[in-house]
Amino acid sequence: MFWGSGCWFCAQIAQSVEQETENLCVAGSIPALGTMCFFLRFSLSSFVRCVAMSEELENNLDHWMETIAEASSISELEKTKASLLGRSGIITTAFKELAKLPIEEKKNLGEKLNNVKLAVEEAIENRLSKIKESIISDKLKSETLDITLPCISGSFGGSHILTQEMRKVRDYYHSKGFLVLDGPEIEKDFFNFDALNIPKHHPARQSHDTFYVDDFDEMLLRTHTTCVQVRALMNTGFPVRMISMGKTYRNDKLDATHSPMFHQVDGLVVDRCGITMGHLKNELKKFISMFFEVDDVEIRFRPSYFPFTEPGVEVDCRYKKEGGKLRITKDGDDWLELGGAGMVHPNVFKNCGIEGTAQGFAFGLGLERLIMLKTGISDIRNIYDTDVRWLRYFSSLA
Ligand code: FA5
Repeated sequence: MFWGSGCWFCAQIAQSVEQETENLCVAGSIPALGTMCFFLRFSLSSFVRCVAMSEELENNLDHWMETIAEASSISELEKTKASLLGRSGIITTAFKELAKLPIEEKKNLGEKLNNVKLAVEEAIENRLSKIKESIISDKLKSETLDITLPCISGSFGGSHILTQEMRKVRDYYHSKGFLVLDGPEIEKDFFNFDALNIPKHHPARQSHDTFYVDDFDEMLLRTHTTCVQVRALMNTGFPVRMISMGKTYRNDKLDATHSPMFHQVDGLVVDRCGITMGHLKNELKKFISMFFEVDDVEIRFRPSYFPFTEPGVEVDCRYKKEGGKLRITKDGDDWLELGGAGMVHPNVFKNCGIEGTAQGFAFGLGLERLIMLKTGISDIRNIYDTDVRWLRYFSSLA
């Protein structure tokens, strides 16, 4: 492809020298002369061919350089490289011819050929790095990120309302220096009942409608988070200030206000002495104020019975109905039940192995019921249903 008409002359010389040496060989009858002529013929023809090639290479160098410089892609450049430096490329062929020459000619022509080869190789290298650079800069241009464009809004999901409220309660008590403790949902009846002053045949045990674990009489799904209080009393030193939160289970029929699985938050404050019902009331008032995000909270205690408290109370909160929604306010004309509370029964301290005096209060509230009051949800089942519109509405990212 690169052999132009410029090589015609050299080729002619090569051919005539070949013819000459052939005639000489045929004419000579002495074998020694024939041999000599063969070598002479070979050397001359090779030499002439090589000179021709070398000149051709030098003459065509500019043309190749142009072709290399014009290669617009890596594959185009590879093709040009193969035609010059490949196995049967022009420059490689010239080197093969050079190898056939005697040492002296090899030296002279070899240098020329080498220079051509080096120049071609360098040009190819330079072009290759230029092509690569332009590929990268084209890519950078086409992949430019416009940070001023409006973002693609997608649905990334959000926290469930129960998770949001539980986080809020946990953070609130953390900030007050309370321990936030967790316990197992599959619990021993000792922690769920016995230690809490509810022995085997106590009637209160029936009211909890418990799910027992098959083949393990003493194991059950905890019916309240109060069992974590027992573990705390047995394991932490005095004073104890803790809450526990999580899932609880009762064999209750699912309806608008009951679920067989629901969440509770339990609180316990115990010291050697000096803890009163006044502290309990104050604590619950502050908690309700934080949870419902209102300042004017009024609560009342109604006497109640819990085997693990003495005295025990139901906690009510004053509210008002406005536009079909409940609003916690001191001006309310009705009372709303929030959960149970009381002073810790002395038997509980005894069952937990606490010696000496101890005094404290405890409370336990149903989280779903609190959320229903806060949001105006009238059916507890909505909280567990997977209605995406509902979930989105109450999600933190809605
Ligand atoms: C108890 O569970 C006591 N452990 C609370 C307590 C702790 C009292 C410490 C005193 C001292 P009770 O059974 O009343 O209490 O349940 C507490 C709250 O859980 C109820 O007020 C109610 O809000 C909620 N609750 C009870 N059963 C269900 C249910 N099936 N579905 C939804 N919420 C429920």
